[in-house]
Amino acid sequence: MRRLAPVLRQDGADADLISLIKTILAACKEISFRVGQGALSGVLGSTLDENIQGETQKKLDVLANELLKDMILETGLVMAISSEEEESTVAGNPNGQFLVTFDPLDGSSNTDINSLIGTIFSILPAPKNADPADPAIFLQPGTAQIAAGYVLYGPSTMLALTTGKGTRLYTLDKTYGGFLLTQEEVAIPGVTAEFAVNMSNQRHWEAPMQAYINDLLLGKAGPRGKNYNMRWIAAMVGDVHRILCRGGIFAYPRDLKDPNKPDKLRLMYEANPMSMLVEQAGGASSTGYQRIMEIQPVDIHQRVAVILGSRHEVDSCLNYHKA
Ligand code: FDP
Repeated sequence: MRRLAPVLRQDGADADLISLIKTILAACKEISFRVGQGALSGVLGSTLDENIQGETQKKLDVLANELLKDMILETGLVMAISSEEEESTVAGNPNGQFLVTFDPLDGSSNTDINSLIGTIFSILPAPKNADPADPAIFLQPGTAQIAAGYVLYGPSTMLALTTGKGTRLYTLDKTYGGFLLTQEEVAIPGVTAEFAVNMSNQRHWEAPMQAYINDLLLGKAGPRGKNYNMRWIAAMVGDVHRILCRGGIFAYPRDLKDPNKPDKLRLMYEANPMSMLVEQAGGASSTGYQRIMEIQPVDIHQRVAVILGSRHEVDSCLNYHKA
């Protein structure tokens, strides 16, 4: 089996990018270990004193954030980081050539029930001669991403990664401590009969999404002419992983329940990296009205509606939005 670095080199990644990705993954391996310890991690957390200056009582998501932040900034390769857990960006090396934005632990409500969670990350180019403390340096569309990925902490720890040359899956070999390539080229089937959406919000969705899901629920007797199955892991990282493995459509649509928060998922460190992984695997990703990766961000914590997965199913959903 092939190791990560040679595969990245073959895909044209330079030494600095490989080094940065390896550092992100080193933090993720540590997170994987903590997550694997479950309820014991609080007891065994004393060894963390060295890494995060004695803050052993932190919950896993905060701990994951500090590990990633500290290790990424220590590389000197990064001008700034932005995280779901940080109100603003954190400046790094003014000469760093990369920016990293991440969700340290996606699906954190699953932590308490020993279910799927993950770390999502996106690497952007750092603008030349910019102020590392200015959050505006991150406001680049998803099409500018140099690399995107997630590490899924499940029965095995897996990495989905793209540098723009397809989407590849790796599995953490805990005996030797590295990620090994286990699926060279992910190809999401264009057609599916599986959807993932939080149905409890159905009555609050906009009309096109209501109509689309209603037609899926009508099954064989309805306009789609086939029966659909539903899956909902409640961690985007888990639902997207299933879609990379066997297809499907995932949606977190706009929701009119709270007019101050119509969208749920974050553009910069959830929707954009997942969209790049999905598109690189032959799938599609949209808000319903616009390709997600073409959105010009206005805020580092901006939220967007997300519809992604099997290309033909996403197209069918988008047709409802055109009507
Ligand atoms: P969570 O808030 O638990 O971190 O990131 C947001 C997210 O999880 C996604 O991972 C997940 O798809 C969604 O929210 C779950 O939302 P519901 O609570 O509506 O199920």
